Amino acid sequence: MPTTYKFCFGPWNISEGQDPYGPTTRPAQNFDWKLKALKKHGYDAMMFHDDDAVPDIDGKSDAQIRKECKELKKKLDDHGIAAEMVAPRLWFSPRTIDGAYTSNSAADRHYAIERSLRCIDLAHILDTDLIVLWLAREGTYLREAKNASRSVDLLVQAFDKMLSYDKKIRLSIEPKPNEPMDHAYVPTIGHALAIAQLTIDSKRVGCLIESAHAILAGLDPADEIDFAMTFKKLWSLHLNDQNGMKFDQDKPFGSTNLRSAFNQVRVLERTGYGKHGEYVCFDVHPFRTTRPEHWLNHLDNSRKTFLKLVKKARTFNDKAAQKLIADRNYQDLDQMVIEHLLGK
Ligand code: XLS
Ligand code: MG
Repeated sequence: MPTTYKFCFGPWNISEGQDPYGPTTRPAQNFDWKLKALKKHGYDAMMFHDDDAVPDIDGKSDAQIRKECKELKKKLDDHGIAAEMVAPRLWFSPRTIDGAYTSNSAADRHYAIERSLRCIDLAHILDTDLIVLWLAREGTYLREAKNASRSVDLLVQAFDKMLSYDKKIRLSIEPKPNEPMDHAYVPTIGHALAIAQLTIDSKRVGCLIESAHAILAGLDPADEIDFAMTFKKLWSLHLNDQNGMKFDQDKPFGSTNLRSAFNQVRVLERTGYGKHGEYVCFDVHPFRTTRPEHWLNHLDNSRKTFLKLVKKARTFNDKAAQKLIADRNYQDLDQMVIEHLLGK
């Protein structure tokens, strides 16, 4: 049976256009506006950072956090929208300047773990068992500042605390090799899955692949997806695109390399991603030049491209391809793919 895909994005994907060299170019919209837009444009779920769900979470009491989160859950229910995941935003606070779980300060590491446990409370209320961990500042600007082996131990200790706090929660690690750090400790899916093996319950530690992050690591996103699916560990997916190894661009899916996008979709189709309820998420941002009236186009265009590529994957002439492969005629296999993508 072909997969019927479900789609989602996060409130941060309707961003205002700021970059390190200039301010916003679009007026901010509030959460209710974003939720309505998500619903109107036909998406199924929303992704949340903990402070997307409960703004200013650090300044609020446990009771207040729970109250606000329940109000959010009701809003989502009223719109028929699911929460795909919750992710602790551990890279904004003054207490995570030197990293979160791998900070050199014991007090700051404690803060990071406590905040992650609160994030699990939110996931409960929002009825998702998926915690996404983008390990933004778990790395260094200079390697002499930390010790890699100790950092792995500290990451495992933090994951173990989360896994034992809640026996049902699953952790999905989102690797990225750099930015904001010079070098991150978990740059690829191989690293994420290796660390999972050291935890008290490796079955509940998987991963999330973001196309751009794989490209930033010099890897092929389709192969990263295939690798994770081989281990049955791909529990979420951030499709987007990226022009080479520079700053994280979060371009629309297929924007830079259509063939790579096709190969990502082909692997998803072949391995059955989505058949156990996993979502296709677009972690894309509008261009800085985008006008407010075109504000959701980067998301809708990504989904449009994805669905067109699903058709391309399903109509690819596998028999003919297999013949060329058997004949080691990769020259014509290459052309066959190009002509298939170009269409009639
Ligand atoms: C940043 C990440 C981030 C995560 C969510 O590069 O892609 O947006 O997906 O924490
Ligand atoms: Mg992402």
